[in-house]
Amino acid sequence: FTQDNLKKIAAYKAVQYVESGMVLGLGTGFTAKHVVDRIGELLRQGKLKDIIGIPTSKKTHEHALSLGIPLSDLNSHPVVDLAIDGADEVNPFLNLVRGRGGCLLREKMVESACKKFIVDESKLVNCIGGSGLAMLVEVIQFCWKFTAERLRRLFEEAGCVAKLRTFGEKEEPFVTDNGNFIVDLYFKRSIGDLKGASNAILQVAGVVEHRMFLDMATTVIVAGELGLTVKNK
Ligand code: DER
Repeated sequence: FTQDNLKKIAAYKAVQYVESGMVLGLGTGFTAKHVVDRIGELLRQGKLKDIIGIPTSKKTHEHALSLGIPLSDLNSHPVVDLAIDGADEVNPFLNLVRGRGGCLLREKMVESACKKFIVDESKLVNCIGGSGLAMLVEVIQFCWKFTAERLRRLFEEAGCVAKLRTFGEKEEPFVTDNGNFIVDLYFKRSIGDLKGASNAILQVAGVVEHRMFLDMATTVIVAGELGLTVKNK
């Protein structure tokens, strides 16, 4: 199996939780793309009806629209029945790190409004942050260097380095769907208590959101070489 096959298998399994009439949070990323494709297919075949999708990024919005999936937003549909999305790290307590693509804010807004949440992923870890991934923090553009330095200082003991996310050869700042910047925090040592770290990050003025999804997922579907495992909270 390729990594993409595994994402697809998990995505199709996750879509089995979708029922006609649901308001659905539509995630972002490769796994989520398979989910959106599958929902579009089931709608076309008439096997699903009356679905309303709430996209978590401009990219997913465009993709779902191209498949004819009816879309709305949290203003009009504040109760989301189910959200399906990928993840970058999942620990044994179903705490997640997500939003590698920089769409963490809309993902968190849509997915925290859910009655139920399903994540499919093959990246189980014992310790969040253990795979050396950056901790993305969305910050407002105004004085972002000042905010990045305050974030770095919060985690000085963990050997934190804070870098502005850029793209392309010219290293232009990456701008999120919400017009903000992303600061990537890299740690040399564990940041310890995740709840504490989350609260400390969110208390810094200028910070909009971070990528830890704590106590949110209720079900994680893991696709691996040996088949599918469904973990419930
Ligand atoms: O960008 C995201 O939020 C994705 O869901 C990411 O966290 C997982 O991405 P993948 O499905 O592309 O591996």
